[in-house]
Amino acid sequence: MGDLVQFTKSGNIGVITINNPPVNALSPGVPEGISESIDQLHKDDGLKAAVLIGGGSTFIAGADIKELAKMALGKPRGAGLLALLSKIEDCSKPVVAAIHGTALGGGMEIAMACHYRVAVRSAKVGQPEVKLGIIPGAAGTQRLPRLAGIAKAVEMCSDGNPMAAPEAFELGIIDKLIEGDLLTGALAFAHEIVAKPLPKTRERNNKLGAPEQNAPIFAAARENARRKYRGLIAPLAAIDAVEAATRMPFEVGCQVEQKLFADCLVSLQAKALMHVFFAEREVAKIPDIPKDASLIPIKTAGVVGAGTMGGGISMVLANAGIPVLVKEADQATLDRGMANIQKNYANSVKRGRFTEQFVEERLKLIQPTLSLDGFASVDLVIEAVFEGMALKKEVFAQLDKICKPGAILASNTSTLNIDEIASATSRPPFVIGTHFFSPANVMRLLEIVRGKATSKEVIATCMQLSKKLGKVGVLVGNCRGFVGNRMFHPYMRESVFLLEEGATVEEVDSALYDFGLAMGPLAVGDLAGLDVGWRIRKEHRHLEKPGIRQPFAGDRLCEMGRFGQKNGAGWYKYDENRRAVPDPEVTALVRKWAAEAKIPQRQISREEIVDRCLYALVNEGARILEEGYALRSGDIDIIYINGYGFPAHRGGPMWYADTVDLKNVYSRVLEFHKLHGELWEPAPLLNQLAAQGKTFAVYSKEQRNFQMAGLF
Ligand code: T1G
Ligand code: NAD
Repeated sequence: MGDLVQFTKSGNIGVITINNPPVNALSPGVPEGISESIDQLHKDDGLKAAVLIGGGSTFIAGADIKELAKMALGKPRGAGLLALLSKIEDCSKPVVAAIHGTALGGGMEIAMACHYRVAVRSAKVGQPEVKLGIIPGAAGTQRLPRLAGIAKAVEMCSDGNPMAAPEAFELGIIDKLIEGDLLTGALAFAHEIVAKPLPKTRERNNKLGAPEQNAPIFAAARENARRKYRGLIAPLAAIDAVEAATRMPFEVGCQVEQKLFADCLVSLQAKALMHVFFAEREVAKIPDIPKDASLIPIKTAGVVGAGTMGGGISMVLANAGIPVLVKEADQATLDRGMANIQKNYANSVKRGRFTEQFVEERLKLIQPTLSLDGFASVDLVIEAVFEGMALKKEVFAQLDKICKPGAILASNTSTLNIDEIASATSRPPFVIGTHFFSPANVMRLLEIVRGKATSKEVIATCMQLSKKLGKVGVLVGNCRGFVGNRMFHPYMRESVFLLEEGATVEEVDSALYDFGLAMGPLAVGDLAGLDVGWRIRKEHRHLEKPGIRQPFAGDRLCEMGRFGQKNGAGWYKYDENRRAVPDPEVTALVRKWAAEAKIPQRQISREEIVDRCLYALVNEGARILEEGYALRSGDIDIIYINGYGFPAHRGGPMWYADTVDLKNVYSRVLEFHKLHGELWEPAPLLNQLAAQGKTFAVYSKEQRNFQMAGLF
């Protein structure tokens, strides 16, 4: 049976224990081990029943995603789990699934094929396959509706979110909640049911409903999936599979599920989403920082500046239970900052995200102040004052004097050099960038910026803290714009160039929205404020290389006082609810300006719009990767998915380029280089990988000894 599954006895009850740490995935050997255990249970006359339980901290987290990813790339599929599940269900003695941690995917499917399910209250169950671009592949879409009813089964299979054990108990997915030790409770339960007839989930048809009851449920689910999971195929396939359960006998429903599962598994979306699953976990791995690096305990924090970002960051810290002092320059601004925090929390209560009690407790953790005195005892300070080097240095010099030795001093700067900020202190090893994205309490991304001197302990602490804050922390090097904004710059630039060459605002935005981005680039510009870039460009004009084309239409709009959403007009006009309305005046103005600048006008295809904007991202991403400002192409993907609304089902910009084939990307970039000049000079790494027939993903794997830029 190998080491993965153990079969032991407790009196006349067999105990099947899965031991495949860390999450008891169904890797090769596990299904076989369970199957052999069922044979033993069957053969041993002294045994009356069995308990199936996970060793360690969890039940079974599902199929081994590494194996699935191989199958997605063409490795032949094995027999699958279906036969094992029938074997469990057809066993002449009852099998009780005992659940703690999570029963997900194939784990949930095994539990449902058992005759009974018991769970501790903290356990969670679910069919998360859609998050990987696939659907349940071992009859989950057929057994779950038989236990939970159609509405909940459709929701669970198409949203993929786990359900807490108490709710699963209410619905009938779980037969008993166990208080105290799980195995003891499960054994007692097994004794209670040994003499009872064996319920088989596949034969339970009483919750399957009638067609006229089910029709509106499926219609609403499809409508929801199309809206919420725009462009994704798996949620709709999952709904089709559950619908099959209501219309066909169990075995035929299973065949429908198998076909849909197989189609999803080979899709580009599944490959991309599996890449995202692993890339999101990989970001935490920093080659030169051991997993068990010592950490600085963060029990209290301080935030300097209670503006847009400082307010949001304070909420993020308080939400994680960390008391935070927020310092502002004057009373009126401090009051305004606190009022914004309260308003944000009130909105979260209104939208049902937090309870009133939670918010009250969090607000108590946020202490407004006008002085830095209290900062002497905090473990971490995050600075979020205006973006200006002189001011940042002044603040850091003050903090250095006041804060205790060993306290981390972090800056939320989006563009400034962390090493220069650190030079204002006597403790550069304790200075780091923590670049939150706006709104800080909502956006999941946190770029953690490593300075030349930043200590490993400080980096490890911030990476760990990002998890505690509910963020995905990605370590980046210290270059202008870091990773995300450095790439964003050419992306936005191309979107404006396209307008100046003849595309309309709606054409540019809809091409990228339809590709899957959460918003088109011009709508993003309006949201962020066109004036932000305008001011920066005015300040840095003297640094521009003469003869290089610069986008100008956005700046002209600013000169007319059109700053975007904040004052009701930018690329679009905005109504009182901040809904965007196309503005023909903008098209006319851009045409006029383009004529004055003698830019030839042409019809621009959607394909070109997508290629110009996305390959601008990719070309810059390739430079970043080669220069070592990001550790892996997957890190860049995670940044774009979590900070910039890039569709996860495309895998992120670098993964997307890999799927297009870097040879094709390179030749398109060369074309743009010929037509549009220097700005499109191909990144050397793109050139190299295209010539070698390699991908960014493979390059990242091969760079085992990579070092981050600027450190050595
Ligand atoms: N397969 C392989 N590795 C897995 C894994 C899995 N299913 N789940 C987790 N890992 C690895 C993960 O990469 C990480 O590795 C370590 O375990 C800890 O994970 C037939 C088709 C279970 C809630 O989608 O949601 O079943 O980085 O950091 O925060 O229908 O992992 O340490 O090397 O995430 O405590 C369905 C996916 C599969 C569950 C634990 N199942 N996993 O969270 O730890 S499809 C899933 C999770 C399927 C059937 C089909 C979470 C977790 P490393 P972690 P965590
Ligand atoms: P903001 O103008 O909304 O807030 C800055 C606040 O700092 C103001 O309230 C100001 O009164 C306060 N302040 C200035 N000097 C101070 C001092 N000496 N002590 C205490 N408070 C002081 O700016 P913001 O948008 O919150 O940006 C803050 C930082 O975050 C900047 O470095 C910015 O580049 C960065 N950032 C902004 C965004 C964004 O989208 N707004 C996103 C990421 C990073």
